[in-house]
Amino acid sequence: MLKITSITGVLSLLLIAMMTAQAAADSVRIGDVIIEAPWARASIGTSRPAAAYLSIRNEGDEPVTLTQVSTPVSKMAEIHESTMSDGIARMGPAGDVVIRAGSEVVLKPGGLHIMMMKLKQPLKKGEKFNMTLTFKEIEAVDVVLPILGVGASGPNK
Ligand SMILES: [Cu+2]
Repeated sequence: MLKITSITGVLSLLLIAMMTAQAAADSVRIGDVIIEAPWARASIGTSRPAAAYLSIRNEGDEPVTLTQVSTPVSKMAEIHESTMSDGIARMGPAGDVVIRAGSEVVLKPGGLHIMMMKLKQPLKKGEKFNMTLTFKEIEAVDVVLPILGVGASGPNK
């Protein structure tokens, strides 16, 4: 049994509890599927598309398929894939993304990403917005994405 003998002890425990809640707030678990480290880059105005990233971990025994993404901040959102061919970076719709049993799919700059087109508002650093991920096999998942700086490469960097 843990014994707390000082105010400092109580305060540091509280602080740890708050930090844990903060860290957990960004990941969402639904059954065997965990959405982790969602984030988006700040946008330059609304005329150009913005990108968002996250990881999807499937701890279950069956594959899950991400079929659609939507967010109130843009009229259209799509899962995109970046590819390099002949030294030229291209991107386009990735279609359905299958997360095999026991595996993880990581959306990150230069790879798979969520493209938000026709932004209704600029994405400002420090703010957050919602996104709904629709899957074929499980119910839809709502995630909250913090907006990082224009040059950010991830929430932990
Ligand atoms: Cu894209």
